[in-house]
Amino acid sequence: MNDNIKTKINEYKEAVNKKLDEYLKIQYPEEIWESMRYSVLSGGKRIRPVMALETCNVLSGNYEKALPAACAIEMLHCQSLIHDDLPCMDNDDYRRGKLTNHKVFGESTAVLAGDALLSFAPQMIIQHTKCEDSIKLKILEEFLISAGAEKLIAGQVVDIASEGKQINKETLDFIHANKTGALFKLSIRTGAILGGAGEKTLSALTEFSEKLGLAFQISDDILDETATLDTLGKTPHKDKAAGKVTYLSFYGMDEAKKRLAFLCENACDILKSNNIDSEVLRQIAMSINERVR
Ligand code: GRG
Repeated sequence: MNDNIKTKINEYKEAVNKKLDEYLKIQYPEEIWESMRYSVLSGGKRIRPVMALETCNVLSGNYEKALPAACAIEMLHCQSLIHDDLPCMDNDDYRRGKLTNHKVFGESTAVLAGDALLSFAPQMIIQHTKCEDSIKLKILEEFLISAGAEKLIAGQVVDIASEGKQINKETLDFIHANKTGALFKLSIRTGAILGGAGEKTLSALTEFSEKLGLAFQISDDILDETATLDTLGKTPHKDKAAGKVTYLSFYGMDEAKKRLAFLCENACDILKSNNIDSEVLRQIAMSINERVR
């Protein structure tokens, strides 16, 4: 990734971190806000909010308009991580190189912190997004659908139900399109809608986000197998231990890497053939491929 793009991405990340810190100010009862802040302000690549801000910026020349929604998406992502790490789900002690929320605050507070983030996030969109009401309603609808039983939760339910079973490719695709893909799609579409995208651009960006979401999951599956606790920030080799079918176990390492590279190239082609002139999105796509090389 070249230096100009790194600087631009850092500018987005700093804007997101500053706003998240501002939104999540400590109130009474302090413990719940501390627990929410612990997970949200604990690092993370911020790839989802960065994509939302860049998409809005490339279409409208302004990213500030998308900041509340970008922060809301990051809060939703953090909520899903807190709950995913619980003993009743994926049961992990580490996330982003730190102890997981329930290890620090206890299970009941961790459950409540996730719940609180889930409702605080759309509250931030409503209270802080400066746009026409019809647009606000549209991005809120997309946010709520993505967070719910039709998307994120559906992916998680089928993922849990599939542990230790031999699932087919359709089920594997369903899990990942919903568990990981839904928030990639939400991020790009939210930025696009706030940036005033027309139908054709919105549909091209949606297709771009689908390729990217799947590519990211393949890279995540590969890293679960090849990375260490230090580089991954969470416990590695969990998929195999849980008897999960992943892109890696389904296709093998070579084919999984080939598919990953193909998806990322494909995603870049979509940008090019639709004249979406975003070097940031292009380089994010390339960097997803490079994560595992
Ligand atoms: C929405 C109510 C509600 C529940 C959520 C727990 C759950 C249901 C879903 C789990 C979703 C999940 C954990 C998917 C994994 C997605 C994924 C690849 C996470 C890692 O993302 P990174 O690498 O993480 O972007 P950082 O730490 O960089 O933000």
